[in-house]
Amino acid sequence: MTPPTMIDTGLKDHFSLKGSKEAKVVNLTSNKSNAEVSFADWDKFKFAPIRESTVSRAMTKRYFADLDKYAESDVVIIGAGSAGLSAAYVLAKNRPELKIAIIEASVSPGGGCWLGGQLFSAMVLRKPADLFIQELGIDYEDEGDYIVVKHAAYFMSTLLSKVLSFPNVKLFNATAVEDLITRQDETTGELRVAGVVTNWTLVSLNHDTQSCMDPNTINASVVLSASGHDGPFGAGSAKHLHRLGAIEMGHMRGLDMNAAEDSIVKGTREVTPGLVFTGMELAEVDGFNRMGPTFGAMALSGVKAAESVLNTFDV
Ligand code: 48N
Repeated sequence: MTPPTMIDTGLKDHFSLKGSKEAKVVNLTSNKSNAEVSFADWDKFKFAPIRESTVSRAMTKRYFADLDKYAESDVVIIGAGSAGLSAAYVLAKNRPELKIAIIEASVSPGGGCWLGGQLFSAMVLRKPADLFIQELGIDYEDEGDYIVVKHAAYFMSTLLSKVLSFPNVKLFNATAVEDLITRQDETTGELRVAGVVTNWTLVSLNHDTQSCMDPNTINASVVLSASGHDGPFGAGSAKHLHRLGAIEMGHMRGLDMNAAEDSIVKGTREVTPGLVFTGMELAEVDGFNRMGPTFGAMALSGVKAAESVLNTFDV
C-alpha cells in the first residue's frame, strides 16, 4: 500500500508531519517544554493539563478588567453592523488613543451584512465605496459604476476581524443598550447624551418575566448609534430621543436606492449633542428612503460618522 501523502495541517512550520506511522514531530518550536509529539499516532495525543477554574479565571479576569476599563469610554458605538463597524475601523485606526466600546445586542455581530439581498450571497456596493473595500484589502469584481464582493460574509468577517484586532476596541456582544445616559443643561435646557445604559440582551428580552433587573452603565464622551432601522432592537437611540422630546422621528420611507444612499451618507451627523447617528437608524430619524440590497452607504456613512465623532472631540 502506498504511504499516505503528506498531510498539510498548516502547522508544518512547527511539525515535520508525514502521513506514515513513522512520522515524528521534531521539537515543537512554539512549545517551551519542547515535548516530542507525534501526530502520526493519535492514540498518544495529549493536551497540556489544565484545571477548570483556570479557564474560568482566564475568561472572567479579562471580562471584568474590560468592564472596568471601558466603564469610562471615549466613544461608545451602538450596533456592530456594517455602518457601526466601518466607523469603528476608521476611528480605531486613526485615533489609537481613543477607548472605543462597541455594544452589540446579538451574540453574533455583523447585523444585516452576512448576506446580500433576499439571502443571496453577493454584496453590491456603488462607487466610490470601492475605495473603502480597497482599504480593507477585500477582492471584488469591478462592474463600472458598482462593485460586487463575492460574499457579504467575506466583507463582514474581514471588517470584523480588523476592528477586533485594534488594541483600543472592545466588543461587548450579547449586550443591549436599553437607554441613554443624558445630561440637561440647567440654563439652556439642552439635552446632551453622556453614555449608554446596558444589560445582557437575554435580560433585556425578559424584563416582563422577572422582577426588576437593573442595568449597568458606560459613560462616554460621544455615542455613535448604528442600531439599524426599526425592529425588535433597531432604532433604539432614535426612539429614546423621541421619548425624551429631543427629536421627531421621520421614519424610514419606501425604497429608492439613489435617493437613499446619498442622503444617508450626507445626513450622517451629530443629531443631538453627544449623539451621532449613522447607517439605517438615520433613515428612522430623518425619514430617508431605504436603499435595499446595496451597502455602499453603510460603509461610507460609517466613515463619515467617524469624522463627525472626531469633530465633537476637536471642537
Ligand atoms: O446591519 P444593521 O441592522 O444596521 P446598519 O445601519 O449597520 O446596516 C443596515 C443595513 O444592513 C441594511 O439594513 C441594508 C442596507 N438594507 C437596507 C434596506 O433597505 O432594508 O446593524 C445594526 C446592529 C445589529 O447587529 C443589531 O443587533 C444591533 O445593531 N443593535 C443593538 N445593539 C445593542 N443595543 C441595541 N439597542 C441595539 N439595537 C440594534
